[in-house]
Amino acid sequence: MRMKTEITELLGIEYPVIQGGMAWVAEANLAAAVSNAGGLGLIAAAAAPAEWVREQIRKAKTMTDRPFGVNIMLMSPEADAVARVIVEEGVSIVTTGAGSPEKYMADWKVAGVKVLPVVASAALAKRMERCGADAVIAEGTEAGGHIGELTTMVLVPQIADAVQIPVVAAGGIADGRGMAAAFMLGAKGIQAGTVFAASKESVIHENYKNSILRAKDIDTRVTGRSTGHPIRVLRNDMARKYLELEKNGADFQELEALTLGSLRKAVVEGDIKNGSLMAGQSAGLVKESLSCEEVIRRMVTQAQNLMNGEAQHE
Ligand code: TUI
Repeated sequence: MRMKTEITELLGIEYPVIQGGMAWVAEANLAAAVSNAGGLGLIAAAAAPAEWVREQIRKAKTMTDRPFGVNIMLMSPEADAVARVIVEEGVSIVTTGAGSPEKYMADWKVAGVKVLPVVASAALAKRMERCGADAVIAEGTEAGGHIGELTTMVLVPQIADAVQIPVVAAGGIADGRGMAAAFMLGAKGIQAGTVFAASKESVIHENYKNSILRAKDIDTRVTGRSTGHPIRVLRNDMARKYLELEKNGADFQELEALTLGSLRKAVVEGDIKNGSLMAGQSAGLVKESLSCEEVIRRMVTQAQNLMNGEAQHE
C-alpha cells in the first residue's frame, strides 16, 4: 500500500490523510496516533491557552518521530500567542481555521513552517496562495464544527481550478469512497475529523464516541446561522434548545450563555444531552471505532481499489 501525491511529498508523510484540528479532541494522543499510522496528526489549539498547546507539542514529540502539525483557530484570543509557540517549538506544519492567517505568514515562512489554511471559498483560496500558503484545505459544509456554505462536491473542483498549489479536500469524507471521489474532484489529499474523533485513540468520552457511531445520515444540525457562526453538531437537547431560541430571535448574549463550555461538557464529561456534540455529516458513515492505523489502511486500500476500476458493491 503506497500512495504518493504532492501532499505526501510536501508534508513528508506516507499517506495523504490529514486529521482535522478538532477543539478538545485533537490533542497529543490522537495526533501521534495518526502520524504514527502514516497520516498527518494535528494538535488543535482551538481557544486553549498557548501554554497548553506548548505542552501538547512537547508531549506529541515524545510519542512520535514522524511529522505532526498544529491547527490554529484564528478567532481565538490566544491566536497571537499560539502563532509564536508554533515557531518557538519548531513545529513544521500548521493548518489554520475560522479566519485568514495573513498576519502570521511572514514569521512562519522565515521559520520554515508549512502553512495549509482551511478555506471555504475560491476567493480566500486565491488570497492564501498569494500570501504564501503551501497548500489549501477546501472544507465543504458537510464538515463538523464551524462551517462555510458550499458542499465539498462543488467547492473542491472550483478551488482546484483557482489555485496552482495542492488542494486537500475536507468535509464528508470518512472512507475510501470519499477519498477516491476527492481525487476525482482535483484534490491531492483529504482531511477527516469525525472518523478520527470516533477512533480508538481518541480521548473523547465514550458517550460522545457512541453518539457518532449511532448517528444516522440526517442526525446533524447547524446552530448559529443567525449569529454568523454556523456550527454543525449532532442533534440533541442542546441543539434543539439553541435552534428554538434562534427561531424566537434570541440575541447573541443569550445564545452564547447557552453554549459556554458546552463542547467541554460533551468531550470531557460525556454529557450528550446538554453538551455540544460537534461532528460532520460523515457521522452517518462511521459505524465502528477503529484504530487510526485501521482507519487509514482501510481508507487508502478502498480508494486505491476504486481508482483501479474495482467498483465495490456490498
Ligand atoms: O475552523 C473550523 N472549524 C471549527 S473552529 C471551531 S472552534 C469554534 N467554536 C465556537 C465558535 C466558533 C468556532 C469549531 N470548528 N474549520 C475551518 C474553517 N474555516 N471552516 C470555515 C472556515 C473559514 C470561514 C471563513 C475560514 C475563513 C473564513 O473567512 C476568513 C476571512 O477573513 O475572510
